[in-house]
Amino acid sequence: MTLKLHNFFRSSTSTRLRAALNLKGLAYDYIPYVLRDGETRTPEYLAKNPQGLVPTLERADGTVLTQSLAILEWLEETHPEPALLPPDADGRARVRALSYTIACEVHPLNNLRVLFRIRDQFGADDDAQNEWFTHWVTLTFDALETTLATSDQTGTYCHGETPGMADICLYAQIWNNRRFSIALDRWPVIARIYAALDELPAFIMAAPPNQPDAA
Ligand SMILES: N[C@@H](CCC(=O)N[C@@H](CS)C(=O)NCC(=O)O)C(=O)O
Repeated sequence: MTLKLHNFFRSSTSTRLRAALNLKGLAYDYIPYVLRDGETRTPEYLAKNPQGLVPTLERADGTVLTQSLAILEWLEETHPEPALLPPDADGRARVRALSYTIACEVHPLNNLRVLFRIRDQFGADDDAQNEWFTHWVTLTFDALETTLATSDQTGTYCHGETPGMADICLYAQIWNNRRFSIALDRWPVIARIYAALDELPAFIMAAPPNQPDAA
């Protein structure tokens, strides 16, 4: 199966998919877009993804998949090994909750179009946008740190001893945070998990600086 990943090196939702594809050993063609230049707003791209967002995963038969978490679940169902979700329902609920904490509570508030919107509608300059971004990360990472630190299900990774969906979301978000100079010192468990992930080839290969379109 030849997969095309329409994505952008700095996009954290794209990083999620790159890490998952790498973990599952799936090769893909890397199709880059520059978000700030509007390259995802062309009629050709909008025909694939009417929201004009990355990532989009395109299959050899032309079928397109959108929304990174839905694509992660699709990858999990179609290529179950290695698993990104635990075998038990309770474990899956925990990993999904950790994943959604980042994917639903941090990322959407800090997306490029949201930063542009607060700039255009409320006059938020670069400093104000940084403050906005840092606020939402801090609020949610404080809670995430507590959740991870107080559970005996947290292991080397977010859930036990194998990296999974929550780790993918966490790793990608931390790369986003780095652009806004948000250090991890405040969150020791998160910092420890990130350090462990950053030693795994699948994650290193997915990291923004290691992409062909990285500046
Ligand atoms: N919920 C979507 C979000 C996708 C998304 O917002 N992608 C960002 C890059 S991380 C994007 O394309 N942003 C362009 C924009 O904000 O205009 C997903 O998980 O796939």
